[in-house]
Amino acid sequence: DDGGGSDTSVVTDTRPKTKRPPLYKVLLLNDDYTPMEFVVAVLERFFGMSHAQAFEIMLTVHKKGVAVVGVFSHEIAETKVAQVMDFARRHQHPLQCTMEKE
Ligand code: NFA
Repeated sequence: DDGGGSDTSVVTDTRPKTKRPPLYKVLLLNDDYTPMEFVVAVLERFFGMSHAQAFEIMLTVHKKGVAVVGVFSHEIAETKVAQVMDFARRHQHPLQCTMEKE
């Protein structure tokens, strides 16, 4: 290597690299059975959306099949997915929520 020496070989000096933790998209998936108003309630309850915002995102999922409903740290994303899946299961709706690395 060559860290300032004037002699041989490959330069390997590094700059301090600050690495940030990855972010995860939380996705909501369309299905044919979950009521629209239930999806709106989920988005209001777990993602802090206004009714208008929630209705808009619900319609996007309904029409396009999937939408990103938020971007979070791994731990927060996991918690959101678990909360939505549990809430849907308790109400016997097949609504699916997943996460993927951004
Ligand atoms: N497609 C569902 C219906 O017509 C509504 C829905 C929207 C479900 C978004 C899941 C996600 N009742």
